[in-house]
Amino acid sequence: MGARTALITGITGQDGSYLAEHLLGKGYRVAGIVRRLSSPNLSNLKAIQDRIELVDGDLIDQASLSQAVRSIGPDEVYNLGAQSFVATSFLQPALTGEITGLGTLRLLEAVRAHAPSARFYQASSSEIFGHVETEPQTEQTPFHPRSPYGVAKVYAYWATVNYREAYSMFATNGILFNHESPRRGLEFVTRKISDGVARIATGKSNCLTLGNLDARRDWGFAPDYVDLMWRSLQHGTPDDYVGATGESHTVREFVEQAFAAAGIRDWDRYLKTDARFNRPAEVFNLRGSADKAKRQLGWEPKTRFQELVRLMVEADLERHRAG
Ligand code: NAP
Ligand code: F7E
Repeated sequence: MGARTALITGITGQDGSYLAEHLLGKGYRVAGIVRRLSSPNLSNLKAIQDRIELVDGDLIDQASLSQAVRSIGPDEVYNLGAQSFVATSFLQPALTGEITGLGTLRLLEAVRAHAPSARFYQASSSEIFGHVETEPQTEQTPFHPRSPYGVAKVYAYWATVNYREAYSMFATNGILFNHESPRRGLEFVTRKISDGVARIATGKSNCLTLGNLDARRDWGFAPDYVDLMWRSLQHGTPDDYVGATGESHTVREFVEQAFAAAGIRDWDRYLKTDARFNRPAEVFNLRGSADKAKRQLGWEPKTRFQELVRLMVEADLERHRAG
């Protein structure tokens, strides 16, 4: 039997690039769907570009997805492509619904038609819980999304469950809580902080301006979470799994730890808030329980909060010191 083949949407993003590395390490043939951009955005794939196959496609375009699935013939499909920034989803709600919601349905249709026995992973999100009334959140927690992004992910979640039930497809949701890394986009709060602190430490800036400092998140390290994605497709049956650390911290705590990691004590004087970074509806507090993933898949996150903040700040410090 030859190597197993994985097809990844969102391969150029944070998770897609780590997942591609993880699967190459396991001997997979790895292919990714990339959309046409006027300036290609392959920086996360630099180290592995000659070991993966890239095919053209867009989650908005059914024909391209069908063609990509047909030509690659995957054993496993990971749908990580999305308009993934919550704040932008309020400004571009229909686009977010198209890509993040309907895009999932289009990919499921392509798989149903052209690779029906492939295993399908959907990148679901703790944003489906949104306005929570119980803690920690589990696979049983009701959904109450608070953004067009969260609403689109609820649609995608149920589309995945529906294809499992209607067509007996191996379709699984990973309900992952926030996970971060030096590859995180600069607009997300953790990376905005690690980059902002590194700029201050290297004399390139003298302030860090944020929105709601009291929001709480369950932040983990992205490479730990791509292992959960892979494990969830190796299980005997398709199912839905929460991925989380079980610990939550405020944005303010992240800021504090980040300045400490850069050796800056009087950090208060650099920190500003601006209401323009607040959201029309906020998700105030998220903390997950990954007990089911631990029990059934043997998965546990390895990297804790303090270590995550330190490694992100160090990576940005190194980048800013270099130029
Ligand atoms: P990311 O860095 O923003 O990557 C998103 C990827 O989607 C990029 O490769 C992007 O390609 C691609 N994409 C965007 N629009 C597309 C379209 N129309 N057609 C095809 N591809 C498109 O996101 P991430 O943090 O790696 O997250 C991966 C997935 O997990 C996303 O679905 C996200 O919503 C979900 N998720 C993330 C977290 C988290 O904390 N990171 C938690 C839960 C769920 P371009 O390079 O062309 O823009
Ligand atoms: O915000 C607050 C903000 O943009 C986190 C995505 O990967 O995780 C991510 O969504 C919190 C929010 O991520 C700023 O109001 C304060 O409460 O880093 P974020 P997110 O919205 O949690 C989930 C699981 C996903 O699925 C998403 O794809 O931080 N916050 N001040 C700020 N946020 C940003 N971005 N910028 C600020 O200045």
